[in-house]
Amino acid sequence: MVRDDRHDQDEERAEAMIDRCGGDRVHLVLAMMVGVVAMIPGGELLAQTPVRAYDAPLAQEPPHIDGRLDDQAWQAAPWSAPFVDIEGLARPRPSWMTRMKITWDAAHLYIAAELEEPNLWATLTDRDAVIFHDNDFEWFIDPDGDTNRYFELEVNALGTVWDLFLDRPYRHGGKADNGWDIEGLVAAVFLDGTLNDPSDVDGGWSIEMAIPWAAFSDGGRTAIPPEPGDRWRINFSRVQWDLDVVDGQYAKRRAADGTALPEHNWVWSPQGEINMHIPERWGVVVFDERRETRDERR
Ligand SMILES: [Ca+2]
Ligand SMILES: [Ca+2]
Ligand SMILES: [Ca+2]
Ligand SMILES: [Ca+2]
Repeated sequence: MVRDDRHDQDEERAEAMIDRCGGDRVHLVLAMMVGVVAMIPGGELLAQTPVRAYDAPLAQEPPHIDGRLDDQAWQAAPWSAPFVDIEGLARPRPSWMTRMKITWDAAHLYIAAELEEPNLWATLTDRDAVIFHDNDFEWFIDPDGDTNRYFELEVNALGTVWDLFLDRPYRHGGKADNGWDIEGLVAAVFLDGTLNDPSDVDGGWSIEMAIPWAAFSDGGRTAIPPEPGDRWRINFSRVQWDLDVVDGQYAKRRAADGTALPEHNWVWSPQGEINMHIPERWGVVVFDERRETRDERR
């Protein structure tokens, strides 16, 4: 019963979040998509979990990509709902807050994220390394929403990037193409604390990136850049490992048999299972022609 009570509270919280996302148009999209999700086999955990939606304002001026989110363009863009467990609202709430913002102009898609983190930690420095072996932030973008031919990027607190293209989801035989590199990508990370130093308590990290629209030209029939009002299927994920301090250094927490504990997966639009590669369950981002969408969410 305790679980049911918490579930009801989560449902109310989710509905409040959706209300803040505002707009009859978005509500209609949500109603249609929740219906679709309910028909997907194995989506039991999603039954009470809404697909997220976000209205991305048109940037008045491009943000300066330095990892700090104090630009005017970000002030005009609302924060997303806080990330939740990948399996849905019935699972325990994440230990640390994660949220994102999106804005855009004729040249770029801009993505920002803020991650609370008391233990800033990153080790990987090679482009296209398997970044989720560190703590990371990830986005997944399917411009035309056909659930095939989509894009993924992962970044760690060192700013190391893994960008890849999938012709279809892994469960349908898809293969990752790491050779997809975003030409002209500008990405920066700001650390509120000290990296790989467990002697203090860090505040977190923030991420800012500018992605030229041409990066998505292989994603299907979608207009590049989008037309105002266009909707793209996008999701965001944060991979988080439990850490211990061993000899003054961070190390992944291990079970009694020596194996590393599984990672946490905290996401914007919950997937219903531990698998980000189900594009039909990603959120909906609307490219709005207004310069500010914050008011609509209140
Ligand atoms: Ca900035
Ligand atoms: Ca596609
Ligand atoms: Ca790549
Ligand atoms: Ca530190």
